Amino acid sequence: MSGQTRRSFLGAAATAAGIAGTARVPASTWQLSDLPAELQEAVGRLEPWFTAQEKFQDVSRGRPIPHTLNPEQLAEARLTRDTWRLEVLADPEAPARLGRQFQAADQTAIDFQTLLQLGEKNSVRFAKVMTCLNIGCPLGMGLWQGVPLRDLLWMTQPTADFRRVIYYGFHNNDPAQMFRSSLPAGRVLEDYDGLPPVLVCWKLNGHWLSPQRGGPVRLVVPEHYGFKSVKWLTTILLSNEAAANDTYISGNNDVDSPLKTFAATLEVPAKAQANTAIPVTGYAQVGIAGLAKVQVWVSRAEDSWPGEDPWFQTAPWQDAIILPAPADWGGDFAEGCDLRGVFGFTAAGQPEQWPLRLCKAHWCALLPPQPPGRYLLRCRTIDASGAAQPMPRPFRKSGRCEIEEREFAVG
Ligand SMILES: Nc1nc2c(c(=O)[nH]1)N[C@H]1C(S)=C(S)[C@@H](COP(=O)(O)O)O[C@H]1N2
Ligand SMILES: [Mo]
Repeated sequence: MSGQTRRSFLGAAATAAGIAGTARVPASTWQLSDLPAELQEAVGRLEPWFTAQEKFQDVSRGRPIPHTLNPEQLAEARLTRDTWRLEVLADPEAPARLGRQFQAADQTAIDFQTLLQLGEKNSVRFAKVMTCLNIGCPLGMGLWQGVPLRDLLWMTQPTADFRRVIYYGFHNNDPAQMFRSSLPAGRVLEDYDGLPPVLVCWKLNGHWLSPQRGGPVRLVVPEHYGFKSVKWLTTILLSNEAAANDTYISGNNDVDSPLKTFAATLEVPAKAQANTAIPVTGYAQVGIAGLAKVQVWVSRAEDSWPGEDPWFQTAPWQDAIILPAPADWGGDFAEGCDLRGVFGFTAAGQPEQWPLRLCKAHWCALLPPQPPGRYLLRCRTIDASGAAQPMPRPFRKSGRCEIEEREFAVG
């Protein structure tokens, strides 16, 4: 840790009352011993920053779920690297005008080798948390590698009537099982707002994408919830459709809502010691709005709260410590895979900013000593625009972000 980062980190960590201020340190060389002693053990038990591929949680649909097929069935379904084919076509229902198509019928569909060759010219890697819009907890933090989707789209020489990209994956050849998503053409063609490109992805953490994670090839959309990142990708349509027609619309989901910022706990003692500061840890999902602060607040479990303040905006929240970038990034990276040249990282493999948008950040706090009793710990984020969770988008069907409540005992 450089002198300056050590000072700012310790300065933040040493703030009064046992609850420290926000630390925003771009160096990845901080040490556990830089933290207040009471927090070191709990922080030492934190999950790795990147999730190993086999540790991701899975919410795949399908009967059977495609990744449960045996090796012969996978090959027959064209879900192995040797057999995979990708069609890139004009949408039959609202065709964009294209100079050419890549289709199975005339053997021009794109195969895995061709995809890797495109990747040799222009492969992109970025870190992104995969989160289901309907599940409160992220499924995993990955380092995703692929080729920008637009590189494939331009190969079709589109000239007009192109407003949307629609895509889906293998679905047991049963139209009722199709899982389809879509994006505005403009989002695929351009990376605005500092976002990385939408990827046609074949590697996670430097390993081939497993069948569980949607291999051999899936889409990964940086700023969106998981449903836009279609697995077992087989088909891309260039469409003149003006609006989203995602499968996820049918579940009353707001399919235009990008990743939200929110906080949750990871470790809270089941029974804390009376009159002793209480170490707690957690993570924040850093959504499109960035992350300025994580805050915590302890109240007695029996206390009620005025109904006109459902988001506890007038509660005595106190700042937690946002941990700096880790020295060990976890993720069980493949041999030779590191963070040099990853989107948002320097050539030396250090994050350009911290925390990183569209990723997780970990936090810790020392809760003030309490007399025996039952308590509620709540945590929340303040995003980089100053909005306190669950604002600015508090609705459940645009992505989960309710303020977490953890009950614990002191005594
Ligand atoms: N083909 C296909 N892709 C899919 C799904 C699916 O059921 N079928 N589920 C989506 C949803 S709702 C989510 S949240 C993510 C989860 O990604 P993961 O299983 O890699 O964690 O995959 C998405 N891609
Ligand atoms: Mo999902």
